[in-house]
Amino acid sequence: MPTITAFESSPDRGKGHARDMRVRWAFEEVGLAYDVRLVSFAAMKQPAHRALHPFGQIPTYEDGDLALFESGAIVLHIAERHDGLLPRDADARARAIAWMFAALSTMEPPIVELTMAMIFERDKSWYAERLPGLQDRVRVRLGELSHHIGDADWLDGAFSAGDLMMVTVLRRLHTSGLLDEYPEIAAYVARGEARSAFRRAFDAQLAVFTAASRS
Ligand code: GTB
Repeated sequence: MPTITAFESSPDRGKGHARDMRVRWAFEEVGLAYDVRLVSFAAMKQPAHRALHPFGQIPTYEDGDLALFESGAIVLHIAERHDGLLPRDADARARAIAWMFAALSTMEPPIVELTMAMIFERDKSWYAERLPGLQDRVRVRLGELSHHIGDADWLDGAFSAGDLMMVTVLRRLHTSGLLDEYPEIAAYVARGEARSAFRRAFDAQLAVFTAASRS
């Protein structure tokens, strides 16, 4: 059974924003059982963990002789080896993978910039001046994505790993208020979150937080 790593105690308090969530969701979509090894922030920086993840982060993936890091690479690996997340048609498969990259390299950077500022820079004197610029950069991408999605359910035909990745990236905007400005995107995220595989993955990561807060 593959084993992934996740936060022993996630700073998001079980909201499913840490990047193990997308890997858990991928496992659930393809119906593959997995184990989770919880790691502390200190343990992530130790040589044993860095042997799996050079940057000392979660998630990692281990299965037999294969060890992987980077959530995108892990989700792609799962999607390539199991039915359910990538179309069989070669061109459609390539497009779904392109959407995974779009989520990670076009959408995620400005979203992370904004949400990190909202968490870590809120008390800075220059926060109020910086915030609108960060929001506008995200708005540009949300507008473009909204135009692409229109009234479609998913990014390119049936639900794929591209949608899985995009929804996990967009979810980080829940507290920003920006999703409300783009009803098509808000509905798209809600569709992703309504999938039973998403719910199982979400509940599994929430159970870690709930157990940690009881002890
Ligand atoms: N590009 C890598 C990937 O996609 O796998 C990025 C991995 C990464 O950023 N991991 C984070 C980590 O291990 C956890 S997910 N951080 C510890 C460290 O770097 O020392 C990022 C994350 C953390 C917390 C919240 N949150 O509280 O809302 C959201 C996202």
